Amino acid sequence: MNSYIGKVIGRVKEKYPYQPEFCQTVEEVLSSLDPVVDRHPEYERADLLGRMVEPERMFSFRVVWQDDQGTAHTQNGYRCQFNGAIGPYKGGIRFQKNVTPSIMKFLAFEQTFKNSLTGLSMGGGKGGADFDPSGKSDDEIMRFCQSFIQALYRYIGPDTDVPAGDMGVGGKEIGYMFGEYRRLKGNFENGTFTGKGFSYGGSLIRPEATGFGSVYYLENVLKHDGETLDGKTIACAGFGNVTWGICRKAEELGAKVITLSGPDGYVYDEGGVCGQEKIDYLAWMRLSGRNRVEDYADKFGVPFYRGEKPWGVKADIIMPSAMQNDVHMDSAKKIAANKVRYYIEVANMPTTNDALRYLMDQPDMIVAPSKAVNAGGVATSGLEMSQNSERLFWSAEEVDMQLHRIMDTIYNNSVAAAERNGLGYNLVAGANIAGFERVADAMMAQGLF
Ligand code: 2IT
Repeated sequence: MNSYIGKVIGRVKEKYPYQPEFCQTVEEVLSSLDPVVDRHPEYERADLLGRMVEPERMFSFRVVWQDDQGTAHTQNGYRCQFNGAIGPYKGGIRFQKNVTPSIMKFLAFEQTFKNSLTGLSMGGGKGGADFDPSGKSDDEIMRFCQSFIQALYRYIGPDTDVPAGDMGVGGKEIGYMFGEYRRLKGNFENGTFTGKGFSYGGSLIRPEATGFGSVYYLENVLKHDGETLDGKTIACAGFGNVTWGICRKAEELGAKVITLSGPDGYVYDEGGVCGQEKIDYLAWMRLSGRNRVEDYADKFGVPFYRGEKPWGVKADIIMPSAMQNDVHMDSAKKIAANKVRYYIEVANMPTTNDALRYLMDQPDMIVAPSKAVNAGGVATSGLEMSQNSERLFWSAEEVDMQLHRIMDTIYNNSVAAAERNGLGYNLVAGANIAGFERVADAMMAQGLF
């Protein structure tokens, strides 16, 4: 390994032993950059990598909310503005009980490279709180969102930092946050948020974009093999917004999603999560706040496996689309034993580093990294920002066409970056390099800070 890269990874691990997810993502990204950093000895003198692994700033604040009985609760809120070299900070907000500074930093670091890959002008950011939305009433969620924005509103804006949704934050929460922001600012700066409702400036296709985009990316991978989606089976995880979009687009292109998962286990639907009734039911399951996938098995009479993950099933394509570190070494071994050819990450960092290396080392497996595959979500947020700044709406066809074009470009740029650096067909390293090069150029051009 390049000695400067080794030094920076070592320093991060030594400084942040209590931030395991952050250390993991730094190691994963930086260890792809050897050929580039070897070619640029000036990076070390400018401590480019050392600067790149520190957020430009990170806010940490108290968020107090009252439940429906009038009892107060205190949570921790965060916004990590990781890198603004190529555009305003941009990234989602996550409400989940396990949110920590480490999770915020890992997501914001990944977001920096992902946003760079889209080719749009967006820096990397992420935020959230250790608030568990499951089982909360609408009023409780509204009060929480209002309180969260009271703490954050000074530090965000259309040219500063543009939040969106992530796990636990969808259109409803964005609406409450924007409402509070508008009340506090006294203006209609709707470009401060993306993932809004259509009536006040949201973009068509944004709810579908992450799932649709990941299937457009997958089509490129299949095409490289002379294959198409027709007749393929896909094992997915999760049952939220992203998985919903994958199910819809996969069905449209002749494939079917055969597994879904939740914190309670997974379901196996041999006939596929297809048809309006099942698709609508997924949306209901998420909105219900129950956070269990067993409801799907009860409703449609398919098998449910309590406490298990779907990675042992036989499928043509694996798409971990639930959460970080979902696929460990034991699951990776099952996937390899099943001779799966396409391992397409969708959730942010769904694979542990050792499992990812192991899968990439399988001679007949193609591995695609989440920061490229799921970038259609934030790319469409970028399209929403463009529409807001022009005060107009694009048609669904227009947005979908742009999303499709961006996904094809991300794939092509990743392939080209790996090839240019002598790494062959390596989608993981290619995405890391292509995302890195643009941010690196911008930081070098802008002088030390
Ligand atoms: O992980 C992600 O890219 C998101 N949660 C979407 C971010 C965004 O700003 O749309």
